[in-house]
Amino acid sequence: MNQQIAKQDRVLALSHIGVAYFAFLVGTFCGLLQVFIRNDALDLPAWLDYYQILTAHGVLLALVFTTYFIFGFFITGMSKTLGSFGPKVRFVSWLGFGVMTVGTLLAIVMIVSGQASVLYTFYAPLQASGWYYIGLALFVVGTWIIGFALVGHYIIWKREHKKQLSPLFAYMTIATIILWIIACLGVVATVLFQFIPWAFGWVDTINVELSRSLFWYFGHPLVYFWLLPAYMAWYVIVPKIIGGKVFSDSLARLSFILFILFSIPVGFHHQLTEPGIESFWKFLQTVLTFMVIIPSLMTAFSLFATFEITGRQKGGRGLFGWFTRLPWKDIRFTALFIAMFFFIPGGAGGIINASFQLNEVIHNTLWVVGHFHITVGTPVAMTFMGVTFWLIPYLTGRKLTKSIQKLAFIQVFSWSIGMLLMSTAQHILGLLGAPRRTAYSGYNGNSEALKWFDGIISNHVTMAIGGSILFFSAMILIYIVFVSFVASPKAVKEEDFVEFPIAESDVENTPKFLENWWIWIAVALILIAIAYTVPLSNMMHHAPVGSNGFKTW
Ligand code: HEM
Ligand SMILES: [Cu+2]
Repeated sequence: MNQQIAKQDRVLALSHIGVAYFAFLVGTFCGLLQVFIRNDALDLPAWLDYYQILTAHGVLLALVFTTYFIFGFFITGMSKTLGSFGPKVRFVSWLGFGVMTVGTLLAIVMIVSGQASVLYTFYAPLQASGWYYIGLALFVVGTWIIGFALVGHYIIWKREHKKQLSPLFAYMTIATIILWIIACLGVVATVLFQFIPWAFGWVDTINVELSRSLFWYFGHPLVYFWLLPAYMAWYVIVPKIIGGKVFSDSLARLSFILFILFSIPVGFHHQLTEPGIESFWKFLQTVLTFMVIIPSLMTAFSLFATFEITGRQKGGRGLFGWFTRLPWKDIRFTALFIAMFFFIPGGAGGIINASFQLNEVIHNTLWVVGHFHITVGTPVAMTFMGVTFWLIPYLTGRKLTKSIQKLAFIQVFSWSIGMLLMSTAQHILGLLGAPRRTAYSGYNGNSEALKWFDGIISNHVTMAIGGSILFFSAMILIYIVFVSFVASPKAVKEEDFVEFPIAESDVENTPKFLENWWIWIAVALILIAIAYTVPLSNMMHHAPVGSNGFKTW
């Protein structure tokens, strides 16, 4: 029997998903403009500039779309696996949603009115209006409030189920929230104590190096805040869709713990080319960066183990016969499988980015843009798309019709093709030296710069073609979202209801200490202290003169 969660929880989740897709709509439109501007095929009117659009693109897609979607997914899954929210949890969740949305709107208004073209990384000494930073701060505080609501719901469940391990979905949600809260400490510190006083003119200068380091203390785990919910779908939802079980409950939980431990004390790998940080600390953080390979390979191993075991149970023979038994015609599976597949070149590129000498070659080039479009823009975003296809109908009680499923295949395939073209072009252009974040791509006819326009794949035109296909795909998705929200026929018969697929997970053999969060929080904080205390205190005590604010637009 498939049960829908309580109506009020559904409304809460749908509100988050609605905002997510509104951001997606505007954000991908900005992306379309960007590829044409870089290709010199489009000039913007005087009142709009490239960096304004690029800021909107980064904020709307990387921050707003992802975060709202993730919370919509968490709310649904927590209500499904732990039972309906009580009135308090519900109230606090709405409060968080409200604060987050006020913050988002404030930040967007500042971007649109041209007072915050500082890109989503808001590097000092670029200086936006102080209200932009207040918007960002409210946004983060809002996520914390919802996070606390979900943790509260979990604590209530734990009290009623003493000595029991929580369901895997809830466990992973709590792990992700713990990671998020620890990570945000960095961005909150720099925004509250550095950016806001400086932007409002209460102090004249800012310590640039410190602000960047605190930003990346947050910026790297931010990536894992996007990725872990995608991993949740891979670990918990995919096995159910293919008719199997979670490969190993303890392995899944352990890998999430390792992600918490190894994704925070590593921010310096974004600052390898920056002076002011001793090479020893860069080295240490790079070593810790590579540790993340352990839980990543654990994840890959256990997913393929589930695929193989299930495929063989369904009669697949020989070395790879099981592969053909997977439900390729089921978009809920295929979308997620392709998403995982993109993570292979994404992970390989990440190893390159994190390596000292290779980073020297690709730092601040279009390579990096190619990299995050095949990590966040595809494995994460496409997993969210694959989840969206059933999650919205599940929440609205509407049917997932045959024609929508067909359209969903077209959407996923066009996104893959667009991304392959765009991101391959970006990777190669980056190797040739094309900078990222620039509207000015011709460089007065410089011969090196002109080469960026005449390769086959290594070409700004290829990038624009890929970007256009992506935008086309995004519009199909918006159509699917719209239809599943309001237009598909309501499910009446039992078999028409769309399910929330959650695989069976064998908790029996899982050691209890994996759910003793205090141990893991303590270990995480110790690692962070080792990696950051000395270099951050050096930055404060031996700081050069601070910088005034600059407005380059
Ligand atoms: C229609 C789909 C998309 C297109 C055409 C597109 C295009 C682009 C282009 C051309 C740039 C580089 C601009 C430059 O460096 O000058 C860019 C940057 C970026 N994109 Fe996308 N993108 C799309 C979807 C996405 C998605 C789904 C995400 C994340 C969920 C994303 C996240 C980002 C981020 C974070 C940046 C960096 C912004 C910055 O440098 O400040 N994009 N995009
Ligand atoms: Cu990183």
